[in-house]
Amino acid sequence: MLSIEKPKIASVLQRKNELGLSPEDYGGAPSTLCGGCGHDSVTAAIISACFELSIPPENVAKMSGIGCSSKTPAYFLRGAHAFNAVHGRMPSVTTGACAANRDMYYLAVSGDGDTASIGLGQFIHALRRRLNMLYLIENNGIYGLTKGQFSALADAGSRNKQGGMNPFTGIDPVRLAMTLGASFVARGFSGDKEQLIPLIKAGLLHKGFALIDVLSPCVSFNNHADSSRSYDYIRKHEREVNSQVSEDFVPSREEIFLLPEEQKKALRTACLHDGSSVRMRAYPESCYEPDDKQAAFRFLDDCQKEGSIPTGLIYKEAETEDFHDMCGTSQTALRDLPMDGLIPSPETLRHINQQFR
Ligand SMILES: Cc1ncc(C[n+]2csc(CCOP(=O)(O)OP(=O)(O)O)c2C)c(N)n1
Ligand code: SF4
Ligand SMILES: [Mg+2]
Repeated sequence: MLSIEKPKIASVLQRKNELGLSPEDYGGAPSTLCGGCGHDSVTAAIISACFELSIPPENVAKMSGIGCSSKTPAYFLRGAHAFNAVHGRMPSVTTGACAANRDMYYLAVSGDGDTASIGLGQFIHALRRRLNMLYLIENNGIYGLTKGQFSALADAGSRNKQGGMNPFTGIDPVRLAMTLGASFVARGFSGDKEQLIPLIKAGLLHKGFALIDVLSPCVSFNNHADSSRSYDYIRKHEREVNSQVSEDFVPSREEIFLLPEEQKKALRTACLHDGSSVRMRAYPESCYEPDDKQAAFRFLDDCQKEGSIPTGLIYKEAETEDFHDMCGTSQTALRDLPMDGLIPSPETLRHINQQFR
């Protein structure tokens, strides 16, 4: 069964952002995914986030690999640039694009198989190079496109639709990202857009590698009672940390102030590089500063012991160096460099050659 294109509601079309664009201008082709697929909800959250941030679609590069999840860039931001790479090879293509042009928003959508099975070797190098990008994993625990085989992110002991058990330890992308250099690490759930949209907005504006592991159930092959990636399982076992509500993302254009009574509620502010901020309300039992990596790891351990799934903003580095700082990449996009900036003059060439004589 294919997703049905929703009728356009007049009030939605009338909403305009600072660029004078409507949410419809951030849409794409009609989805061909199964009706109820979590990935379609993530697409809707991306559209809302980009619309609300007034990001010009042409300033976005949509990067993906192969899988149902990797098909989704076709369904949002039709005016953006896009590259659909070979299975698991999206991170190296994004590395090249980042090096050539630092002025784009790199928005990557990948699957758990694309990221952590065939693509693990590429994923970890993008992390350690601290690419300035937002990497979304649409994590259903399986290869949806090829009908339900376990991915490397599937939990040990979980069962597939035919009853087969996964004997292998699942990789935790959140811990992996925190260990290898991601400076913004979060987990969301496709069924919770109030939490997901602010996370996507904050991730897009973050300087450095931002990872959001989005639990996104596959209704066709992994939504049964024995799956730890089903809608029911996630709703029952979710434990929110540093949880945000939609008005908690404050763009730099607005004045930021906290009311004294809000401060008493453990309201925290994490500043982003462009001066905007994310305000987080931590629940008392999971209260830690998001830039405290050890506390974040302890929280993940606690969740693992009690069998709960942590969601929300799990870790955010206070000050961070990214790929461009470390490599001194060109401030000007390579395509905009003038010819005389690309070709060394005869004197410079003579000087270089002299050094080897
Ligand atoms: C080199 C290569 N090997 C295998 C495949 C077959 N294949 C296509 S998609 C896919 C897995 C997709 O899983 P995931 O990334 O989790 O995306 P989902 O469909 O679950 O969203 C595989 C193994 C392929 N297309 N290319
Ligand atoms: S097979 Fe699963 S992941 Fe793929 S579109 Fe259908 S529900 Fe979504
Ligand atoms: Mg998958």
